Order: sequence, then C-alpha cells, then structure tokens
Amino acid sequence: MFSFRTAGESHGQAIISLVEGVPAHLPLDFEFIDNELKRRQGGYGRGGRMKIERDQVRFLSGVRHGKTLGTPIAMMIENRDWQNWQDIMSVNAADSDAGAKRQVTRPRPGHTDLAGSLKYGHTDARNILERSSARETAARVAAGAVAKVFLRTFNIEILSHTTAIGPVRLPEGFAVSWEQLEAIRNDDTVRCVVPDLADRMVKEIEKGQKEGDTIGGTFEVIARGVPTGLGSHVSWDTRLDGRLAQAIMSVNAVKAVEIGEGVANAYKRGSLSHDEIGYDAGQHRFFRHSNRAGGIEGGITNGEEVRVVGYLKPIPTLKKALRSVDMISKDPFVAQHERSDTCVVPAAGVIGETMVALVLAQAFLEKFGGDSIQETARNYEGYLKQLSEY
Ligand code: EPS
Repeated sequence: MFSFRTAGESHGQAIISLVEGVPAHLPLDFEFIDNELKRRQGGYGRGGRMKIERDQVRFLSGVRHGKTLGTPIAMMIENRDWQNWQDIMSVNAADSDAGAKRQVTRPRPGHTDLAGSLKYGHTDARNILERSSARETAARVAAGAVAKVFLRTFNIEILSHTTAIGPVRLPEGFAVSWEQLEAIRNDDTVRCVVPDLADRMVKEIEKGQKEGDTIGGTFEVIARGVPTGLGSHVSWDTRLDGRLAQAIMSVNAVKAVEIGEGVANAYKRGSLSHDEIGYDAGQHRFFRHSNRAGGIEGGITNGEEVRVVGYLKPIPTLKKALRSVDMISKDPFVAQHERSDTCVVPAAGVIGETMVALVLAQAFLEKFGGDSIQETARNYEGYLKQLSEY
C-alpha cells in the first residue's frame, strides 16, 4: 500500500518525509526531485524566509545506487533557519527559558494558534504554529516528486498554473494548453499563463504588501495520461474525486476544492454540464467532446485529463492585524505579527501537483500493484490491452 507521512517543525532541525509502498527498481531522478523543491520555493509574494532556505533532499533510506529498494524511503530537508532558532526550538529541557523569548500568546484569527493551543493545552501557540506552518509542504513535495517519477514511468504527467490572485482571474472556461503549462519557468512571478493578467496579479500582491494585507487566489492542477479506471464507485472512500478533494483541502490555506467545472456546473442545466461521448476507432478508445467533469465520473477516472482547482484564503498572518485576545491575560490585543508571506498561491499550485501525484500514485498501485516496477508495468500493460480489446 502506497502511503506517505511527514514530520518536523518549521524552525526545527529538519523536515522529514517517509514514503512507503514504492515498487523496487524505480530509477530516481535526484535532479528532478530537487527542482520540484525549488519550484515550490518560488513565486512573487513570498517573505524573507525563502531567502534563507535552499531546499534539497537528502535520501536516508530506501534507495541504493540510484534505484528504489521497495523499502520505506526516508528523506530529510534541512531547515537552514534552524541556525537562528537552535535554543528556542531545542529538544532539551535545559533550554526552556530560551523558548520564552519567542513565545506567541496573541493568536491570529484564521490560524491554528488558538484552536490548537486550547486542544493541546499549550499557553505558547508556538507549540502549534511550528507544525501547522506551510514549511511542512516542502516534505510533501519531496514525497510527491517520488510519486511523479513513478507516474512518469507510465507516461502520467502533472502540472499546474495560477488561475486567480485576489480579484484578478482568468476568464471563465479558459482552457490552458499543456504547452502553456510546460512553458512556466521556475523563476516565473505568479505562474499565470496570460502575461497581461500576470502583471495585474503582481500589482495586486504589491498593493496588498503595501497595505500590510494578504492575498488569496486559485490554482488548477492538470494530470494527463491518466488511464480510465483509477478509483472506484463502490464505496464513499474509494471515489477518486473525494480522495483528491481531501488531499487538496489539506494544503495550508485551501478552503475549497473543485473538480473540473464543478462550481460553474451547479448553476447550469444538465444538458450543458456533461461531456458527450465519442469513439475513436483508430485508437480503439472512447473519448469526450469536452471535459467539464475534470476527468472523473462516478469516482472513476474516464481517460480524460484530471483537473482539480484549489481555492486559497488569504493567509492569516497580517501586518494589518485583526482583533484578538491574549491567551494568558485574556485582554484584547491586535494579533501578533510574525515575519510572513503576502501571497502563497503560486507555491500552492506546486503543492497541489504534489497532492494529486500522491493520490494518483496510490490509486495506480491499488489497481496494478507490483513489488517491482517491472511487475507493475506488466500488470498495467495487460490492463491497457484489455481496454483496447473492449
Ligand atoms: C509560514 C511562515 C513563514 C513562511 C513559511 C510558512 O515562515 P517564517 O515564519 O519562518 O517566516 O515562509 O513557509 C515556509 C517556511 C516554506 O518553506 O514554505 C507559516 O506560518 O505558515
């Protein structure tokens, strides 16, 4: 069973990723994996922290001479900022006085600070925010990069783009091409494929920055080459759309998820919402004349591109602080400001790709299994043959 976990605090020594269930003999592309981390670090609107970190994966287990062993893959990404936080985030009881220096008692509305502190019985919200920080997503991207390498073996590719930053958005029904997605560079400002809109998005972020505010937005993740038949209609938790929604919703600041044109379709007639079916006799395959369903029907992939949209709230760490109450004195205060980002939507798209890759890799291995990549490939080829003979 393919699965992954992460561990680590934002200003602790390192963040860790553990991936299980990857078949043996998969050649890992280390350059590609580090580049994925670099992509997540980019985007206009990031704060000072990204100038400190240079994320790189150190493989600790599960790989030998460039290939997976079929054993758990442990990866570590160092936090360079740890140098500045060694005593504050120390694991030793003797350093507990140092922790008081950066105590957080004024919870930010919209953040985990208060709910987490109450739940876990902490009076210093740092014990909560260190783990709820989006720093954790670097470890997810490492896991997702392994999933992407696995999926690439079967010609499944995943990319994303920014579809809105604040009120600046792509027109409804805008269909991005794969070439446009591939053309987005690592140093792109906002990862939007329409240059005019990208400029306006940058201006929107600058305006927010100046006003001490934060900006939300949306991203779309697209997976191509996904075969018909991943996920299943048989139970609530096997439906792939539900699994993707959970995965995307778990990304920090995401508050809504859409598959295909799910939101717009709710306001349209059925005759304008569904994708008519065609058959390509040359390729022996069914196809759709449109893809409003985002490549999933009844919780099962239908062979079209899988399309998922994530909606992010503006992040809750604001200079223009909102009203709050001190957790200890119970006096009203404006919430505490920590160094932070203004807009994380471009990075969130890369994290969205990761979550889609992890869900697709899991669903793929559920269907085709295999302890070695050769065995998985054999099973997959057999299934493709079965489809072509249908
Ligand atoms: C984050 C706050 C900022 C972000 C961080 C998420 O970090 P810091 O508190 O060190 O300034 O930069 O994101 C990352 C470190 C990252 O790698 O994405 C938060 O509170 O969620």
